[in-house]
Amino acid sequence: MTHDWAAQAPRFTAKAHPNIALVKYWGKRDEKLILPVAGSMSMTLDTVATTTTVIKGGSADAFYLGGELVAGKPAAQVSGFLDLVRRLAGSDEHATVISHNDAPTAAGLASSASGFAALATAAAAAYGLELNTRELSILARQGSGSASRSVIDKFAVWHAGTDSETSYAEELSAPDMRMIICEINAGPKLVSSRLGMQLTRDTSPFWNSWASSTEEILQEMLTACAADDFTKVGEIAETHAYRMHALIQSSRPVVRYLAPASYAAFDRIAELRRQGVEAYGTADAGPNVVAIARPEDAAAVANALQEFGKITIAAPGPGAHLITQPLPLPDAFEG
Ligand code: 2P0
Repeated sequence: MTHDWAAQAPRFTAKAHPNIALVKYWGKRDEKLILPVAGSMSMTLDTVATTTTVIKGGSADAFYLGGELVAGKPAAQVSGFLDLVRRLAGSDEHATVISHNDAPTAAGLASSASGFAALATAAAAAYGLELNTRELSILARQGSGSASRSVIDKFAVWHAGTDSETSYAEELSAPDMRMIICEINAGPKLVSSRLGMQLTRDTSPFWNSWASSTEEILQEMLTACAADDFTKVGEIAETHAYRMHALIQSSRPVVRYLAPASYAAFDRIAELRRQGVEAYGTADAGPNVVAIARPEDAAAVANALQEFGKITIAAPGPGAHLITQPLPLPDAFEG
């Protein structure tokens, strides 16, 4: 079957990468607008991307991921995000969204960050919105909090802000570094970040001090970045990662993302430090461990961690951006 409208309509395509936080985002003060309880700071990766093409038209919104038509909650989230874009553009036109992730969606490599950063960028272009980087970050944030940071090149600070207009990410300069990502396979994630955050907020006795201490540590991180102090940046990042996992483990019922092998990898990183290779560890809402090191130490750190899982070395990468080559219509395209 041919679908003339889709074959002839302009296609807008964007590419975005995941990011890994050095000061973590964990918890919202506004669920609908996705306003965080505290600011955060991250590095956008130059590895694994999400590519997304948006085509306006058709009789309903449709979302294809990896060539397959997606139904249920993920499709509703994409459609809900398109509603935001339509409201800004004053449009009621539907759209087809075609997306491809280089990394498997369940690999715990922040696919919602790259996903919504790419979707925001492509959809804004498709609906004719002329957004600056700040406005694009605000838009992406409303799809997934961490997506606000994947809009930004290299290193980003996401300001908690006082309302939607002031809660956005922007670039900051930070010491050059590599992230050595160690994929520790411990089965599927049992609790999504979104639900984990809600549970922590509702049940942890440490919640209020988490929010206030994160703002404080973010200020320390910004000072360390401004001073180009890699040691301080690494030390703060590792401390904050442990704090986030301690907080999460104080939920009721308990949630624990780190696996025994994750702790072993953290121990290996500490051992490297004792041996004179300056590396620090962090981990998101899953068992994978990410080491931070100076560029010249990345190969040694990768070598030391390879026994724990598949290794990828990432450098600071570009924020979400438009590209000229659209994804093709999938075979499953229904029009
Ligand atoms: C972060 N994470 O700062 C933290 C560390 C996971 C652990 O941002 O509900 O997928 O879509 O705003 O952005 C994961 O949270 O959550 C996350 P939503 P998101 O990278």
